[in-house]
Amino acid sequence: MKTRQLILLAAFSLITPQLKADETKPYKGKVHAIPGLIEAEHWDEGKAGTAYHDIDEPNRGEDYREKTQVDIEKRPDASNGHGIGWTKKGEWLIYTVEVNESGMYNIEMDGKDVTGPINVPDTGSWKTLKLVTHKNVKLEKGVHLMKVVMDSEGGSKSIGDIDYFKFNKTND
Ligand SMILES: [Ca+2]
Ligand SMILES: [Ca+2]
Repeated sequence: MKTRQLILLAAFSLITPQLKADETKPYKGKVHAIPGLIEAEHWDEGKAGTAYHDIDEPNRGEDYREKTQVDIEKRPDASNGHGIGWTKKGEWLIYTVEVNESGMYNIEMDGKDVTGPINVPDTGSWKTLKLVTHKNVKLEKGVHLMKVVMDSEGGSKSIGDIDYFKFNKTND
């Protein structure tokens, strides 16, 4: 079991990486649609260093999918019952996404993490997930690789637990 403790400010960013599309495969062959909800635990299939980077070899959590170094957390309060935990500075995950409509989006993160970069507030407990919204991100229609990067650690020496990423198109 990991130590439960408070998380302080942390951040990560969401960018389109310079990767070839054939280096990773969408999880179970399903491209994530935007607008839509992307489960954090459904990053692309592929090798360490291409589909993800994780600083320690074991999966410290659940065997939810193929053998991986990424630390998958099982938690009943999370969407799909799972999320990503034990996050460390420098780690990243790739998601193949398809933006179905160009425009401005609000990105919601259920967990202690965000996009941006943006600072995340202390939710008070590892057992508490909070919705964090990052507004007005411009996205172009088409297939993209989304890279979630763990930028900096908070006082807990982690980034936070991530449940999902939700993309809502703004109404303007
Ligand atoms: Ca690991
Ligand atoms: Ca989830």
